[in-house]
Amino acid sequence: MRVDIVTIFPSFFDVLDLSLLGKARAQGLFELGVHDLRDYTHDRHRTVDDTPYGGGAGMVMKPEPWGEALDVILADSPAVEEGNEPGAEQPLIIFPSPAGHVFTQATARRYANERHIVFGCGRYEGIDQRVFDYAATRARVELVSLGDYVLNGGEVAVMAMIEAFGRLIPGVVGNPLSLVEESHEDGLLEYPSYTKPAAWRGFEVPEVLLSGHHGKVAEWRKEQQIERTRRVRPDLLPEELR
Ligand code: 6GU
Repeated sequence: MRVDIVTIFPSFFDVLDLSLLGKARAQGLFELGVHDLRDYTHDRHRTVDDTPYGGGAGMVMKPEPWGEALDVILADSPAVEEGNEPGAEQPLIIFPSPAGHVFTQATARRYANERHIVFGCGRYEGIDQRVFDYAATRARVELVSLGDYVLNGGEVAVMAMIEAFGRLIPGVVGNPLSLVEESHEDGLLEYPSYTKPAAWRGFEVPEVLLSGHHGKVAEWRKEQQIERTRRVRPDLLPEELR
């Protein structure tokens, strides 16, 4: 998979050299391009924003640098046929936005199967609407939110999304079984985990985990998942378990 990111803070993404995704990049499973939006300006101050038409607080990101950056990034992707909508052969452009659809594990699974994803990180009060309209003529476009709170810009949201789908790209996580027993993969929160020693500071590992009885362990873990989900996230529970 290839991922391109357009941002005014390219160094935010330096950490993608590290850890799991750094290794995936070294192995060629994951290609990353980070693009400084200011490299696509032509004035001395490298201006990316301006005051909003119609008035109001804050600044709006200008369309021209976005248009040039997207044209460079999309140069090698297939053209959209006259009269057609962009399809699966075109890249997916994602604009992180608190006004978008909420990102979930299902979204992460979908993104992990894309060939080329472009993230456009907005700052200030937003991006000129025509950037989205133009992008939609070249690629599939989605506005995606992490949840119901406001971040200063899309960068941290993009890091979170890349972490979530990056580990689902085939070959990135060494043992695929470790992906299955995780919160949200089966729709429930994960069960509590324990390792040695069996007793620590007066707290003991539940007896059943020491029993060696795999059936009983599996049953206990499922109960723990349901109990924890009922307590913390009842909204996730199917009707019959509530
Ligand atoms: Cl994706 N972007 C911004 N700026 N704020 C957010 C968000 C995204 N998700 C939640 N808050």
